Amino acid sequence: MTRIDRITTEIIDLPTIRGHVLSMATMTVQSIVLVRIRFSDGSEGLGEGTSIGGLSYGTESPESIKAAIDSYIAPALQGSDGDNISAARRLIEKSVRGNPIARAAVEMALWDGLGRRLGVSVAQLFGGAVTDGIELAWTLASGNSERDIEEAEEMLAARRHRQFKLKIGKRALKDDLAHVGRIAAALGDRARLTVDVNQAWDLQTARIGLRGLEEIGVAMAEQPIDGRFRDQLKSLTDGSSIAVMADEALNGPVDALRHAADRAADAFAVKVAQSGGLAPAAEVIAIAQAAGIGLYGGTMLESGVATAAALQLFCTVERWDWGCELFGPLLFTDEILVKPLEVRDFRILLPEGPGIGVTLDEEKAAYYRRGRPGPAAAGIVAE
Ligand code: MUC
Ligand code: MG
Repeated sequence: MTRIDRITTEIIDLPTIRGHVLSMATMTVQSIVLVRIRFSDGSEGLGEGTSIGGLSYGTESPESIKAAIDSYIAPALQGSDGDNISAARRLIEKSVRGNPIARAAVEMALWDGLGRRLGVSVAQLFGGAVTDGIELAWTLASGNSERDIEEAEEMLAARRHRQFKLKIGKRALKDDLAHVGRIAAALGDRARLTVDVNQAWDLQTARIGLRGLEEIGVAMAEQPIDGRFRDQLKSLTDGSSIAVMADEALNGPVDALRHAADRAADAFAVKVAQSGGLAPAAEVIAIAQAAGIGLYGGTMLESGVATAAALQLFCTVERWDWGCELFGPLLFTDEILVKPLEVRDFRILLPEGPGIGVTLDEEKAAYYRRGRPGPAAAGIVAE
């Protein structure tokens, strides 16, 4: 038996290439929690737990993710069988309720460790990859229409992205619609546009907003209203000709089943972190597929570690109706992987190699580690 010897965590603060303006927060730094598991045979597994905008997006912060792992998950798993991920998941679930991102980060490191020990990829552990990459969307969220248009033109010219998600909901509806309209007019048929409201609208605003977005030619609207109001989301889905996607509403298979049973959304943003891990995310995918709900590979704006892990799972699925948004590493000024994930011809490619298929650049990780002396870390966030 390969025992779990030691689980350690660290917060890494990565500056973003520009302010990322969301309805609830503007991000200039992304704080990720790296998890390392050391096993009794000397092997290691790497995982990541990341949220967005401190506590403004969801109920977990980088600090709470780290604390949940250090104080509760690590002691619960200490000495247990590292090869039995089902049993480890049960141990975690018994000691920690909620906290899906913390649970996902540790589960990810377990899959990575198992894959490395067996010499196979995590995709292989989930049945095998059926594609080598997925269409990759980019989020335009500078807060300025002209700058967003310039950014989109650069991405199109570089053949990096041709699907753009616009973050709206912070401004008055008419200003948001004018912003979306300007970008749609500039890009025309060369790009597919979606919006993400991050729960900012009430039902009435959402009804009017979706009609306005439809007139502009937007293809899909993500989480227009509070994720707790499934019945309201359903009424918007039923009444709208553009697709409505659930994101914050989905915290694993139970939420997915309820939304699928009610047909409350046309599409699911599948997020490994929000689902509580790769295995429960696979269940969310299965529920969507069984219900005929469209799939979109979501992100928590993670580094290459969690991005690679998500790719491992997502590439076991052939059809991603709305592509994916696994662009997190491209939003940061620096890369913490030895070899960055590859993006080519509008697709992000599945890395090769055992486990999640990537190697951490230890020097970079140390440079951005919170609490370490050094110019970058000192200038970003104080612990
Ligand atoms: C979200 O709400 O989907 C994903 C992409 C992005 O720009 O923000 C995130 C969060
Ligand atoms: Mg979203």
